[in-house]
Amino acid sequence: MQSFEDNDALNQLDSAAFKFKHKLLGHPSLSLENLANVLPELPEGRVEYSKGLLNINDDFETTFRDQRKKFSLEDTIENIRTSNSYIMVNHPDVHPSFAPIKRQLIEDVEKIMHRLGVGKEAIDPRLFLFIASPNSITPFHIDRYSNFLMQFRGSKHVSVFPQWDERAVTAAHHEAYMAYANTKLPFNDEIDALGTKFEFKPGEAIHIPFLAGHHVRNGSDDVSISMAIFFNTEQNNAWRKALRFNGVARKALNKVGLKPAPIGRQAWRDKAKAMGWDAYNKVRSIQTRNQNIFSIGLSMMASF
Ligand SMILES: O=C(O)CCC(=O)C(=O)O
Ligand SMILES: [Fe+2]
Repeated sequence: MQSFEDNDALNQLDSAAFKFKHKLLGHPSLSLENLANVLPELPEGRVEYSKGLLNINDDFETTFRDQRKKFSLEDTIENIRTSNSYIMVNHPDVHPSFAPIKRQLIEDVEKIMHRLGVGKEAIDPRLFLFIASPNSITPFHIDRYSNFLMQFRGSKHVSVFPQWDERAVTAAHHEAYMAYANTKLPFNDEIDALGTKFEFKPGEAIHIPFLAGHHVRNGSDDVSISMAIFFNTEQNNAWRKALRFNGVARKALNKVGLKPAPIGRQAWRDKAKAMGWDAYNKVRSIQTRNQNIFSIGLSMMASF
């Protein structure tokens, strides 16, 4: 592999969090100097930043929505050593200096996927950059992708939570996240105790499984630069649809005191629900009139 050091741990893709080594340390695209040149050239909306340290139980997605445009990017990069700032770049690979590194990462991801039989191609792969002041916090959140996070500069503490453990993130919260309805997750010390804690240094990478909760605290010694490759697999897409299916069913089942059976336990059931979601959407687009009847049928199926 060109970007990752191969290791048996990689076979735990989307079933457990693990740490391994990447080979991209020292890549010129990731130097703070190059980032300071490239970031201002990216199209608007790719670079999101916030000033002031975040709290571990902040709503990560709305924090960025709220803070957008309040601060100048140039000033933020210039002062990041001391300014308690946080920059997230969504899709820096639209800039030519990131295209080769992205291609190389996708090749490795696809080798792992192929080995595990979870699809041939990485679906919707995209890079993310996280550049943050010492002591910055990335609040507890989940992402709608599988993820390999790589560290380039500074140190971090990364906590990752078991993805289907309802004590960490409830099924209803997963469903709301998938529907972009509510991205605020409850968090407290009891939940925190469920996480696997990783000390993260330059040259290391961590796999964060699809939908696994996580939070990050930067070390106090230096600015932190990390890059992630986010991607989906056919299995993730089936889970995504099955969760949307359960989300619709949950509302109807609640009325009669029932709950949909959980996702992530039985592959056949998840697949059936994913197909149910496709069928639901087809009917919904043709005829909203029969939607209620269809919802009742769907809810009955969801409880099995
Ligand atoms: O490193 C960080 O600050 C955030 C990482 C993260 O949330 C991710 O890679 O999904
Ligand atoms: Fe994340």
